[in-house]
Amino acid sequence: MKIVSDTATAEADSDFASSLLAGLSAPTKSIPCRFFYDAAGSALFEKITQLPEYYPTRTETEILRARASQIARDAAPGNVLIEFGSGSSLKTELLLEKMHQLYAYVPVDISAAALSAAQARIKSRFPQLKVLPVCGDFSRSLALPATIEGRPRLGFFPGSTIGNLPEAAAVKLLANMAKILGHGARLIIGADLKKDVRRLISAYDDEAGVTAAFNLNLLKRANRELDADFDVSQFDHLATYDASNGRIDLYLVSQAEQTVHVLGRRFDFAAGERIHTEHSHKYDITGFHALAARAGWRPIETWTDAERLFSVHVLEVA
Ligand code: SAH
Ligand code: AVI
Repeated sequence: MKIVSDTATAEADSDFASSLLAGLSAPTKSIPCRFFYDAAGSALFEKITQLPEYYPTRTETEILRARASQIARDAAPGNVLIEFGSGSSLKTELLLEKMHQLYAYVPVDISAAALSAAQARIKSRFPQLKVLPVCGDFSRSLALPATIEGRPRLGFFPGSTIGNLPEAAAVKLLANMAKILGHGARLIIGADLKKDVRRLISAYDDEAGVTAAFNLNLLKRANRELDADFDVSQFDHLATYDASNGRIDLYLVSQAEQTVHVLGRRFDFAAGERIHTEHSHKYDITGFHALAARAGWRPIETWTDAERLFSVHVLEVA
């Protein structure tokens, strides 16, 4: 089933073009992390989720597996389950197995490739379920399907994707989700926890180099889509931990002085110069509750694993 219109694809291309040109023109170069997720990037992210070093996916999955029946009680018959940054929708299956009378499942993702693969799998596993995918940027205004208008909603935002936004943007997004889901609605949200720095760094700089390939894919994507001439072999992947802000930062580091062209514009790099590509914030429970409260959410339940690596929260619109 076609889920992206040509207009949406053209908008996505121009968003990448204008964001990349702006990000490379700034005194400190950066590329927003939402551009990781073209088809190749989404496939690389799925490989990351299987890595021994990348504990978040398997840990959150185990928490959700243990709590799925409890979570399903928040989905009354006729509810709509709206998932933000749904990706493969693999974790969602754990909830859908227990939610029997949903009106519809609405996965929202910027990656058309991830959405259509997930939609096909969910439709074949749950043939009775209405699946209404929305391809778009959840931090902008989203056109949700008209058929869910007025229906009670339950939100799902797993993966600690909230951590990829700077704090002010995270509060804005959570507040917008409260508006979309409606008064009294609940949101099930995953948040990665602070921990030993070596453990964090190895999760973002794995032995097999999959996270490096995921990061470098941004440059390959620019070459594919924006007539850029990045020599990808001249950039290194770097993951650092910023303890004062409680976050992993990913960078692409220029190995040498070099010049790159994007859409006919010239960009000079010094040896060692960095392009910032991702923040991945890590929380403690009280810090996460405080963030949610600033966006109008009240914590109802919080679950973690035995090692306290990851947290899953049930929030309610206050
Ligand atoms: N929820 C899945 C996937 C997490 S990866 C899991 O828990 O494993 C993050 C997902 O969010 C990707 O599928 C990516 O395409 C999507 N995403 C990232 N930024 C986005 C944005 N601004 N708007 C919509 N989707 C976004
Ligand atoms: C999607 N997001 C929560 C991942 C993370 O852990 O911040 C993206 C990622 N980046 C590198 N590895 C995984």
